[in-house]
Amino acid sequence: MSDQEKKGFFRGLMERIGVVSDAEDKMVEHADGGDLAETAQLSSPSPQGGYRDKPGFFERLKNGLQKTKEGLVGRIDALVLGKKEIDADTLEELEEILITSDIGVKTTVELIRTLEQRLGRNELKDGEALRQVLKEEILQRLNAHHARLNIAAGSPFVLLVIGVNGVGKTTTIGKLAARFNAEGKKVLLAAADTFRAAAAEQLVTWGERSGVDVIRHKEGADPSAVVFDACKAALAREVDVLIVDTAGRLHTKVNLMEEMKKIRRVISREIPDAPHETLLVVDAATGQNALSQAKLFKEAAGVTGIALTKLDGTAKGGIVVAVSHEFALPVRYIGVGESIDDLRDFDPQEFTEALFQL
Ligand SMILES: Nc1nc2c(ncn2[C@@H]2O[C@H](COP(=O)(O)OP(=O)(O)O)[C@@H](O)[C@H]2O)c(=O)[nH]1
Ligand SMILES: [Mg+2]
Repeated sequence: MSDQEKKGFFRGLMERIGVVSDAEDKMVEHADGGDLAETAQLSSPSPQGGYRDKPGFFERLKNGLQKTKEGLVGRIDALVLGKKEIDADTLEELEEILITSDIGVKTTVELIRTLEQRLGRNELKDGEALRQVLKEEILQRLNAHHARLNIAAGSPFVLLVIGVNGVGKTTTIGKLAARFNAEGKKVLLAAADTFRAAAAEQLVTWGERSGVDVIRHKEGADPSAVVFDACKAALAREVDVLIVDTAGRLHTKVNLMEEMKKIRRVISREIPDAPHETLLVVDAATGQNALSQAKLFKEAAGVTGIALTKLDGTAKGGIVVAVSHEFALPVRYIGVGESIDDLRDFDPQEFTEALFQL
């Protein structure tokens, strides 16, 4: 066994018995995530618009998905690997694993039905075959609604970011701003979360890190007025991307959804065809709650894409499949940590590989 293999073997063992902690993982992330500005320079953008060519990309994704890998695929492996024959009982146990991993009832039922049919056609000879087929079926469902965000589709491209409090909107915007900026795009941010002064300040801090301007008003201001000014500024300064941060709560008694509609109206009056994307941010760790939010916001706020954050801290990563499949919405980004490199373009193939790699 080489030193590297030994390291991997012992780490795996220690993780299993709970000796290696999250805190240690976080330290590793900071050590190579580094300072934002530095990261932006070091990472050369790829044609797909991500930092995919950075060494260790896949490893970091795998680390970020570790809990879901253990909670979902780990349990599937314990059930199927080494099994010489698959029967109805196996599928029943599999069904329970899928449901309790937040893949969603609808998607789980569909997956199990497909597996039963394939079992009937003698296509599931053993545990390994079942594992492979399940992986393919999940990938197929993720691919069905997948589409990358194309920010060249508008000029300026207006990205409206919505979602309930604390899900990671501002953080996601900060990461996106730094990324677009590093790709040579001119970016402007609008601090339309006027609920707390700290919200705008948080956005300004992200803006300063990546050299991106922020349009803000004072605490308690009308969010639509901020958006109006930001649209005017985006046009006058000829920016490529305007990203609008919004509140998950409001000062006034106005319904949040009504406020979102008003913001949309202001944007589309100033910039025809905008917003080009209404990105709903949901926290993966909230599991089924994330699904309720997707339902509510999709119906009321015209969501066109999803960013799923905090996958690193949860075993509920199966929610990615449920959100995209049940709402027919593309998952644009996933957050697998707090450093800038931990916001990923969602790639179904890579995601399933990271989860299912033995
Ligand atoms: N571990 C982890 N934390 C995240 C991620 N995205 C956001 N956060 C954290 O979630 C918290 C709330 O984020 P914030 O952007 O302020 O949420 P907002 O209220 O929706 O704007 C902050 O502490 C972020 O650092 C992620 O992908 N992984
Ligand atoms: Mg915020």
